[in-house]
Amino acid sequence: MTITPIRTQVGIVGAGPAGLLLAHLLSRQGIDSEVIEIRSRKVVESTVRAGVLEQGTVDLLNETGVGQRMQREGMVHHGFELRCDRQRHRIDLSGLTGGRSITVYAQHEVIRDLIDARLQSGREIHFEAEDASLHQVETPNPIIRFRKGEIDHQVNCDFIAGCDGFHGVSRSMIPEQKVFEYTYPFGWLGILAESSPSSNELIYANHERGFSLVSMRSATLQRLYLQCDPHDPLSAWSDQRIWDELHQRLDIGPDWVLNEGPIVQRNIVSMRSFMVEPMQYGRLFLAGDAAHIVPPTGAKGLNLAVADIRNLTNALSVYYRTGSTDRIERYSSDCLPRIWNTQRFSWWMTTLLHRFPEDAPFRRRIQSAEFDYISRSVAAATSLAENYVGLPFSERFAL
Ligand code: RFL
Ligand code: PHB
Repeated sequence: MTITPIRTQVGIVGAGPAGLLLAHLLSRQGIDSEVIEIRSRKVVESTVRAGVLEQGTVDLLNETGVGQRMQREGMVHHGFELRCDRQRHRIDLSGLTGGRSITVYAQHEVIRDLIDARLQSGREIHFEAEDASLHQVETPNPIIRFRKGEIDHQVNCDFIAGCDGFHGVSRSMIPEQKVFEYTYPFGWLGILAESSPSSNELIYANHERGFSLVSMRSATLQRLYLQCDPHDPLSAWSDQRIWDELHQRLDIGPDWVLNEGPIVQRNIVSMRSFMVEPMQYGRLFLAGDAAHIVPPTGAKGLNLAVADIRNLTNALSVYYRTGSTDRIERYSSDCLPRIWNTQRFSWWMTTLLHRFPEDAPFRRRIQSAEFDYISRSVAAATSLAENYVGLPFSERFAL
């Protein structure tokens, strides 16, 4: 058996937003990396997931030279709408947060831009890398092994970044980990429909039949979600049933119309809040979904991955510039406060908007009261808005 050794400074497992952004930011600091990804480039570039980028994420992509296409094709939103019991209330994001906004730009477009940047800089990505395994992560010389085709590879590095998402292999390498987890009793059915957006801004709707969300991808493509049973087979959701449910859950009378169109993609995802502590062990650092999952209601998962990567880039850059290990030792404890606050916000938005089967009548009254409070109180609306656009970064996240 031949093993082809590769030497680098940082070995990165996973070419999702976390892994690709880390490779990009490190290269700007002159730090070399190797990226190992189990899926093909085609699949990575076409998987439909997130859509909402916080202002801080947008600023970072622009400042580091990968924001040109996002500036052309992304849609800047200054507010969104909440619906409850056929009432509507607009959250004026920019008015409530001193001019901040969010940008609707699909996750796979961010990924395409980052892959292009990597390849244009002359560096490769090891797509379709099978059986990745991590070794001697507690030593200063950790190793990643993987197989591609018939060839076994070994990456010898100084550090490993576990950016391999929730189902990856990195997290299990942390020996004494505390796991915090909550699984919601529902999932989301997401569709892409070929029709023009039914609204200029996103609509989050609470209805007694369950939650729904109106989002978009372009002037001709809508992204829509429905709360559903996470165990439903996709076959339980015919086009007719999807549109019927959306019409009922979003109905506010004749002032607003839901645009229908051919459904070109659909999938069901389960919803969980998940957290592992600590996010590091020896020379291994977890980032993004590998360490934490938030339910998608607050649109935070990708943005949180970006926050981890800012911090990890800074910690590694300090190490390579000065030899000091202070920042890398504090990586996990520096990340956790922001992550827990985002867990709190995502859980709060999820409980505000979904139907929970077990205590439906009581919870619905509380949800209506909360909607009423947000509609009347600038303080309550501001709290929602500042979390939604993304709280400012502390100095340790500054690049
Ligand atoms: P990813 O994106 O899962 O990438 C991990 C990568 O690692 C690869 N991998 C491996 N590679 C090598 N060897 C192995 N053994 C490997 N195992 C896995 C995988 O193939 C993959 O390419 O994690 P990352 O980079 O941490 O990024 C996290 C985000 O993808 C995620 O948090 C967001 O999609 C969450 N999310 C949203 N986040 C937002 O910020 N705004 C949103 O609007 C938003 N909407 C959403 C969402 C997630 C959703 N789903 C699917 C749950 C909407 C939905 C419906
Ligand atoms: C999306 O457009 O995919 C999207 C928007 C808002 C969310 C989640 C997903 O909260």
